Amino acid sequence: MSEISFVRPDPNDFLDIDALLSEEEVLLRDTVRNFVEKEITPHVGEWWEEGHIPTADLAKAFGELGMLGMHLEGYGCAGTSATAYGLACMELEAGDSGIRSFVSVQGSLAMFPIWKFGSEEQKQEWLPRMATGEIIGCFGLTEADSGSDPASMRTNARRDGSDWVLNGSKMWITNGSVADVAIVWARTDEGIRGFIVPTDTPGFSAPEIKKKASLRASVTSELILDNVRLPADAVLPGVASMRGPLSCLNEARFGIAFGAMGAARSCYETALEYSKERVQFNKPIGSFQLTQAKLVEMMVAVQKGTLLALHLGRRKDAGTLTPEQISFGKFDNVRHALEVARTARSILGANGITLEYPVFRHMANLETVYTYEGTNEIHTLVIGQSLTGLDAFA
Ligand code: TGC
Ligand code: FAD
Repeated sequence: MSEISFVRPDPNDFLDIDALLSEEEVLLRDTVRNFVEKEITPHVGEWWEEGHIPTADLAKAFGELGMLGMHLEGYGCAGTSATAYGLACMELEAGDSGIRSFVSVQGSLAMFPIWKFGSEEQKQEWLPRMATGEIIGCFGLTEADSGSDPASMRTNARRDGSDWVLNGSKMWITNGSVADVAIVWARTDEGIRGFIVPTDTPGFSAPEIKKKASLRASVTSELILDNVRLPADAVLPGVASMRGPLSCLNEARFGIAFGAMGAARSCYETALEYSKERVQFNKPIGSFQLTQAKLVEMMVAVQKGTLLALHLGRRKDAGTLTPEQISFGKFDNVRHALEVARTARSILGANGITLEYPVFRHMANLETVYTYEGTNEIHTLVIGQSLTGLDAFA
């Protein structure tokens, strides 16, 4: 008969989830964790406060680490497992959601469509330099009047001889103003198509969106396309429907299911330490039952969410993961991460509202994560449709 172990669980890995990772996965995870601790965590509070990040330097550093398009094969990409990509997202988002966004957008939203739907020439031209971080990409799907319903987009591309001419605008585009290349989705006579748009093309501009109270360590922009003329080979040949952009979203949402648990873990660990040090009524606040109940709820949410993400990672690596299961992960992990962040903030009391601790920053960031890549409501409806076979979107 098997025995029960009486080794006290690690408060930061209560279920010993590390034991479910291979040696290679632990090594990669620890490499990213060390990078975040040395290069991101000491600075990100200031970047967030200033609303500015050193994008070019970060791109190069992530390129050197092999983290850009890391789960893609060939063309200078690292070709890791999906699980390894997810673990990297988790560590990056333990630093800041905006930093994870930077890597998600580059790999899952800008490189992936070229890798999946591009011609061999397009892949050779763009992917190796995007993998090193020499070239930064962005992904333009959302418009001011087409958010949850991107199929209603008005940005259009028409043929003019062998060229394409693009008109319209995109809104809320991560990395827009710092990108060298934009993947722009546009309506054409042949359906929704993706275009590779070098950002120095005449007629393209990308004003930055200011005054954000969330995801401040990330550049967010509008893209304006005013008669942007592109050669025939700028179009991605492999897709001409909403399946194109939605396939990219699957990749990025998968990373967010992991990433959100990184942010939640950072909040939980900060609150746990704080509760052991902060004394009120002559006792550490961690000795009060109400605080312990909060800590337990937070720890359980982080551990369950991490197990869920890992399960999705294993399914993706096995080729059995479905978009609805990705929605499950994005929906449940982000809402719980937000709850954990809010609870951590309450444990820190007044200190919880300062940027001296990472908690408020994570909490504010997670409001964006709750909304982008499919809002909480949209993922609810995707799962609801899967359960009932009935579409409740419109
Ligand atoms: P629907 O009519 O059902 O399908 C249209 C076509 O798309 C295919 N499809 C998918 N393909 C791949 N993956 C999926 N998850 C797919 N879902 C649908 C479908 O088979 C069909 O293909 P075809 O070839 O037959 O034409 O789609 P719909 O237009 O009704 O959309 C459904 C809905 C509401 C779920 C979708 O529009 C949606 O997901 N809306 C949310 C929009 C969204 O998530 N935007 C994100 C923008 S990017 C962003 O936020 C980046 S944040 C930066 C960061 O990540 O850090
Ligand atoms: P809306 O779609 O207007 O939704 C408003 C509210 O209505 C939400 O609560 C929503 O859930 C609800 N709602 C809408 N439809 C329904 C329905 N059928 N049933 C029930 N409720 C519904 N987009 C990109 O393309 N590329 C990027 O790089 C990018 N980066 C972003 C970065 C940031 C910081 C932010 C904030 C957004 C970014 N986005 C990006 C845009 C993001 O994907 C959209 O904000 C998101 O898809 C929601 O669209 P919306 O903001 O227009 O909200």
